[in-house]
This record gives sequence, structure tokens and C-alpha cells, in this order.
Amino acid sequence: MPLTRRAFLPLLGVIGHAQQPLTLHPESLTPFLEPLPLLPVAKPVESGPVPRYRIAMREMRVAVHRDLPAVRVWTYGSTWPGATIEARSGQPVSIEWVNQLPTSHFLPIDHNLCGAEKTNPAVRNVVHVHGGRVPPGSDGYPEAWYTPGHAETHRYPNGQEATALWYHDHAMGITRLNTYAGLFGFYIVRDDFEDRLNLPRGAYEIPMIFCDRSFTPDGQLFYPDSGQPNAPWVPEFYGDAALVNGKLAPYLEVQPRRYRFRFLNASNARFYRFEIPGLSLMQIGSDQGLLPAPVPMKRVIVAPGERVDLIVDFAGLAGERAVLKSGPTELLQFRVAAGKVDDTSRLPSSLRTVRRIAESEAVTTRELTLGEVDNLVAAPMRMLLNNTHWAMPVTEKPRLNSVEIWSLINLTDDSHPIHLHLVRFQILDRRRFDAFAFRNGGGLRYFGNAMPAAANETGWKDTVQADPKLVTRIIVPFEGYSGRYVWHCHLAEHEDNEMMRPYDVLPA
Ligand SMILES: [Cu+2]
Repeated sequence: MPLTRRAFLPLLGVIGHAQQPLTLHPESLTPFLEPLPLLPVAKPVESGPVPRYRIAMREMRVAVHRDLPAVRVWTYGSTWPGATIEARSGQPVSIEWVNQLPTSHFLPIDHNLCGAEKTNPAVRNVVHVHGGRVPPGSDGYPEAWYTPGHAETHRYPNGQEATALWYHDHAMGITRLNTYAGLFGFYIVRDDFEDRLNLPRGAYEIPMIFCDRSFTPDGQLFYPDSGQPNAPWVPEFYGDAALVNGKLAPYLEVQPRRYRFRFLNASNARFYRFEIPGLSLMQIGSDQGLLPAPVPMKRVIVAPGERVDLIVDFAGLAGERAVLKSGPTELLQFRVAAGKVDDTSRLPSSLRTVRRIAESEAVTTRELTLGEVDNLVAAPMRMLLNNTHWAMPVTEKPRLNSVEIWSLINLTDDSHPIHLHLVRFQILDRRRFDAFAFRNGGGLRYFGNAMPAAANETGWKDTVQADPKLVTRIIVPFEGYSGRYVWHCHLAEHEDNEMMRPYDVLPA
């Protein structure tokens, strides 16, 4: 299938800045030339009851496409993206995260951002396992960064159900640059319950990381700036090249049978609308584990930070080809082998019980605004959570083992993927409201009925699409550990500009 010029244009937004240097046009590159790279599994340096890993952050050069020169990236370990951590529920691991990066950054730091002041080193890193139920000292607090030449060991108890988590950089004020440079990988938790379902596994289970990038004319990573040398921050990044496991438009040879695909959106700001024309995507899981039952989807919308777990059956396409798309963008070509295979995997009609939490179990309801612009005069604009800056006193202090409802009141025209560290939660509903009345002190006045969570959102989540002009309600059991964590927008540019707040889980 030819790749049209349109296929690589930004789908859900454009970079609205005047002075961008010319970038390479990825649509001029031939698609589907190279196989999808399969992510390696990380090997512990020490086994035993608590396997120990040692993973270095390093600069390396990688082949993104046959016709591009080797691209400078920052990664974990010796591949890009980093190797997958394979963990078992209830079996802790420890990881020594070693910082071996260079001491200067190759992307534009904005020293006006909180935490990125000139007095701080340019290269600073800290690793967060997104979705992990982890004690506060190992969670990767944004201010707990360290510099090249240093290492930190984090302990991950893995006291949670099987799901696909991911690890990535979280350093205050430069997370968007560090993750754009390439600092991310999968962290998959497995358990006996899931094993017994006999879902496709081994060669038939394929984790894929999606991220969009742009390239300079000489084929290196391009990240835009605002045009103001002293304030280069841009509000959102949308690249014109879609990479899967670090490759531009690769292909994957598959058998005519069922596959399990674990998708992660590791982009800074792009939402994906995954579809494979001609095939149904059976969604079996979301951020924090299996859904109650498979949900057939024509299209699955995945925000930055979110993961989806999909079963795709190629049995009806033997000898044919299919394409994974997001809007008009062609992400990956499937080449289905001819003939028939004996597929012994199963897709059960019910998966895992998800007890719905009753609203009556909540002890507190918090009304929290998204994206109140705190400064209408001076550029750049800034979006805040609950109109509070990072450094202001902590306002969200749930008690350990209590349940709260958080009403996320989106006053902006953007969908913000809101992520809470430590916890898993359920989506209650979304509802239109009178933003004008709200801004003028009239409180929450709703329009129309609440829209319940979609079928593919009825499992456990750790990131929720808080859509524009809606109140999105989530119900959150604060379980695991007490201590200081963060909650934030997962659009990396927003997160770096203080759309992030600390929160405290108080002892029970
Ligand atoms: Cu945001």
C-alpha cells in the first residue's frame, strides 16, 4: 500500500510556531522496508528471592530507517527502546539505575520552568515506573534526580495484578526532553491467574511502544522551540514520523492465528486512534490489568502514558496483508503467512472480575480544575492543576486505605491524560458543565446526563483522558503506601510546566 504524503502529517494538532527550521519529510521514505524490532527482555545481574538488575542510561546511535543515518538517542541499556522488565506479581525486584549519560543536553532546556533553573545541572535523571505500586522512596520523585556518574537503586515490590507498566524518566522540568531523547521501556507484571487464561503468549505476544518524532534534514532528532531563545518551551509536541519500537513504519510477519499485542503510547503529546481496517481489535485490558470481558473495538484511542492490551486474530487473512493505522497514518504492516495453523490459545468470554467501587464508599470528593491559565498577560501560557503551582503547600492528602472521588474539571479545549502515581482507579463518568458559571463562582452546574465510562474503560486505570469542557470523575482507593507522590498531566510539555502537583498519602 503506498504511503501518501498526508499519512505522516500531524493528526490532532500542529506546532503553532513561526520559526521552525526545515525538517526531514518522513513521507519521502519508503515504508515497510524493515521488520518490527522485538524488544529484548532485561536479564538480572543476580537472581535469588529478589532479582537484582543493573540498567544504565546511555547515549547511543540507532537505525530508525534504512535511509536515515544513525540517530542519536538516550536509552536504558543497550537497545532503544530499553529492554522489557519481566516481573511476577508478589515477587519483588530491585533495579540499580545507573546514570551514564553525557553531562550536556542535546535538546532545548527552558530555564524558566520550575526545577530547570540555570543553577541546576543540564542533565538530571530519575526513573519512575508508571503504574507501579511502589514505596515513595523508589517511585522516582521528580526532585529526586541525580546526575551522570551516579546511580540509585529502587525496590519494586510488584504487589499488584498482572498488567503492562512502563518505566521512563521523570526529572523535574526536563521530563519532556529526557523522554523525547528516548528514555523509556516496558515493565510487564504477570500472575498465575492470567497464565491460566491461556492467552496467546511467547512469540505470539508482542509489546509495542509508539512514539512520534521529527528529524532534522541530516536525520537527527528534532525538537521544536518557541522561537524565543530564552524561553524555548513549546506547549505540545507533535512529530511527523510515527515510530514503533523505534522503527519508522516497519512490517511484522505473523501467522494466521491469534496474537496478543501490548500497546504503549510513549509519545509526548500525541493521541493514537489505533485501527486495523478489516479486523476487530478485541481489547482485553487497560492500564492496570484485564477487563471483566473482551470488548470488540473498531478503533482504540490511547493517550500518552496509557496502555492497551489487545487480541487480534489473523486467521481470516492468511496470505494477505493488513495495516495498523492511526487516522491516516500507517504505523505498521502485517504480512500474514499463507495456510492454516493450529492455534491452541484461547480468548475467554470472561477475563477477570473487577469489583465496581460504589460511590458510597468514598469518604471525600475533591473538585480539581485542569488548566486554569494563571497569567493572561505574560507569555508563555501555563496550565495548572487546581490553579496551584508545584511549590505551593500540598492540598491533596488522602488517607491510606480510604476511597476518594476526584472530579477533574477541565476548563480547557484540550484532552489531558491525568495520571496518579501509586494507585489504580476506576472511571465513574464524564459530564458537560457550565464553565462560565464555574469560573464566576457559581459552582458546578451540569448540562445533560453523565456519560458512564465506555466498556473498554471499565477496568482498572492509572491514567484517564479528561476530555475538554467535561467533568471527569474517578474513584480512587488509596492503597499501598503512605508518603509523598505526584499526580500530573501526562502531556509531557504540560507536566514540565507545572501541570503536576505533589500529593500526600497520610498513614492509615
Ligand atoms: Cu495537560
